[in-house]
Amino acid sequence: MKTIATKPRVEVRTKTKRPPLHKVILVNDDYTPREFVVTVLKAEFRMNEDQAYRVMMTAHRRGVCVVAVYAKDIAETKATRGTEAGRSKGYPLLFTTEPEE
Ligand code: TYC
Repeated sequence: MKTIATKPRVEVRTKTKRPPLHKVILVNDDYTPREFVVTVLKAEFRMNEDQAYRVMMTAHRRGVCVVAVYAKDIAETKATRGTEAGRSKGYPLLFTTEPEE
């Protein structure tokens, strides 16, 4: 009887995880005018009037609304720019970010 030698083969798998996306979240407040929120959403997040109005009203009714998801640095830049647009007019408009699950 012949003995067949088998070499163990080890498969190497390289796992390249994509960096997690981050949500930009619009937070409601009692002072920023609705139309101004819509203007910022259109300018910073490339939304049309209809999309921007819906997002603004969702935040208005529920307290927060996810605006969009981006890579971390882009999400943070857009949130900062949106918040600063409000601040420049004296409004407490706030955009935050959080990683997607
Ligand atoms: N609640 C504001 C108002 O009634 C409008 C508003 C909506 C402000 C959404 C912020 O994220 C916001 N004027």
